[in-house]
Amino acid sequence: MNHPSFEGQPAIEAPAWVKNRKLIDWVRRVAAMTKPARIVWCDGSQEEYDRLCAQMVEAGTLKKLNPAKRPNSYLAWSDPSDVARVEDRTFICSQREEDAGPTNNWIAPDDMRATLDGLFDGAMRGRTMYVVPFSMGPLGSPIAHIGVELSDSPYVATNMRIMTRMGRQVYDVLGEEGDFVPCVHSVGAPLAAGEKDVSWPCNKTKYIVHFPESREIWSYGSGYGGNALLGKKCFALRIASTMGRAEGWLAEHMLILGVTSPQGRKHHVAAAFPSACGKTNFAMLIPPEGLNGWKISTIGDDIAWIKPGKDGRLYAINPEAGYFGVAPGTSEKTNFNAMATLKENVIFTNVALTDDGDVWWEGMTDEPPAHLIDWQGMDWTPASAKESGRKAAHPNARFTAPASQCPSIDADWENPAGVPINAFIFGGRRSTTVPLVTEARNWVEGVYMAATMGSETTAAAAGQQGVVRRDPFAMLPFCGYNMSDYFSHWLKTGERLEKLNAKLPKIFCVNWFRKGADGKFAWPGFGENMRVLSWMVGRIEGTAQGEEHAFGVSPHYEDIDWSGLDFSREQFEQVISVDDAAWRNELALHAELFDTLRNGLPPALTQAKKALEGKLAA
Ligand code: SAT
Ligand code: MN
Repeated sequence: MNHPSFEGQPAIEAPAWVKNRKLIDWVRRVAAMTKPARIVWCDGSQEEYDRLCAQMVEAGTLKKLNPAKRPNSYLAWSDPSDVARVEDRTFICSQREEDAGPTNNWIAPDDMRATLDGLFDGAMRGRTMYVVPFSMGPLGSPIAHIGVELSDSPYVATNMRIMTRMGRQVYDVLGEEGDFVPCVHSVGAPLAAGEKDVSWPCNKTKYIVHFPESREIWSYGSGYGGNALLGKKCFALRIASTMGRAEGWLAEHMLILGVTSPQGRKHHVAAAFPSACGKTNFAMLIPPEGLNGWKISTIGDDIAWIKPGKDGRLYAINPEAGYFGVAPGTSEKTNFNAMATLKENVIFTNVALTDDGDVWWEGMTDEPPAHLIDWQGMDWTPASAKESGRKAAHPNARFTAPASQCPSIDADWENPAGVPINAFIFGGRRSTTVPLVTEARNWVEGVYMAATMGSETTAAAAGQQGVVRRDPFAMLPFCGYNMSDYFSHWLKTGERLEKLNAKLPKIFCVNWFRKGADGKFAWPGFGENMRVLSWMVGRIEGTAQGEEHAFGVSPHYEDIDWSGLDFSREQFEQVISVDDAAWRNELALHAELFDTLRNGLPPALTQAKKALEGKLAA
């Protein structure tokens, strides 16, 4: 252990097991800049995890939950100003502004570096800098990539141990010459000598910065989620998407699931939804009674790295090792498998604390407990909540849990070769207009559907909630380069597979969130989404029927298996109907998006739009 020193340089001697020169030099440079009091080279052991958690309990950052209720689990309450991703503070600093494109914030790399030099100078004073080595994807897999995060947050170090393969084994894979993506993170709250720390240090000023050419990430001022756990959105999506473009693969904001039919045939599906639209629920779906011959298994719940195989099929891995899922709304009814995953070894953030030392959030049980401490540390009762409207848990409250604890985990979830994808699903949160499910007639039409997807905003990002914004491929906040180039990359991937005479994955567009005239959700969702999946499998296998309309193919009422569910033809009409007037408005919004993205927009998409307009008018 190095000795704390608030002035001079901490000893930066790397442990004998760290042999990578580039890494050691970089740690030295960042330490010289940020001036931490001490450096801890994380080994990823249970002992280290327990020690960091104990330190955070001591510091007031974590509460240890009642071990009889929730073994080896903790609760963190963040600063109320630091509860979500900050998209307006997220930057793609490519050399050329066009490479970031009109949907990303861009600042010239040299200017950004000057800003970061100022911010990071002494940013870790009085704190410990953790060296966190991690692998995205199974260790040593040809699809995996290594990153190292330097962070002054022990919350980050412990969460990264759950979310990634973190620790000493990573150094073994790195060896002396191996390459890694350097990620620097500071909460931006240096401590003066003798200054008492707060329980959730952060800074009003926030910067989440990506340099795609040098494949670097710098994050300042936030300790929360995707702002701070840099393996996730920053590396596995923004940086990895640029790597994928250069190397011919895809880094996508997608869950991956296995679906096995009653006949025992297994297919794999990757599905993109914006943050907080039920991806974790869908990935762990339990088929409803009536359809219980079907089986769903979970490969990933948020991110997919997808590479074309020699056989012309697309193979996907989940680069993560844990779930950073939305807690509110999660219950034994809505997601039994998630609740089972959360039984132990979990870090909860911004949920409420019960009087017996466990956690609670809105939707966990039908009846709330009589008394809670809410996520801001205040007394909470059902009566006080009714009066003030205060939520016990923040709407973007999260759990961090090991994927290996999920009862529905797929036997192949760590297969280094990945699983072959048979279908892509794209879905937004739309109370109107978009039907329950539509199949694209071909790859280009599918890419068009995904590119023009819209969704009502959620609490996962700071800002106004519930407004429709275009969220192409659910990647708007996560694409590390120009969105038009990203569309081209998808179109080219399809062409490449076609040249190999491969059967391309089918593409579907879904909407679980349509509302009726009464303002209530018209589709029951959750496990009932299995009915839609089973129709998709029928389409993949060539057995299910559908009806062609302007935008693609949707099922008739008769084409869906309704066993065990009372859902009338009229109710189905509410969720599947296509209203021409609404769609003319929708196409006007597509036109706005295409205008924003006009530089480099692939002509195939403009043609697809024309074709749609033609069909709609007819
Ligand atoms: O906070 S995260 O970005 O990791 C979660 C999400 O927005 O999906
Ligand atoms: Mn996500």
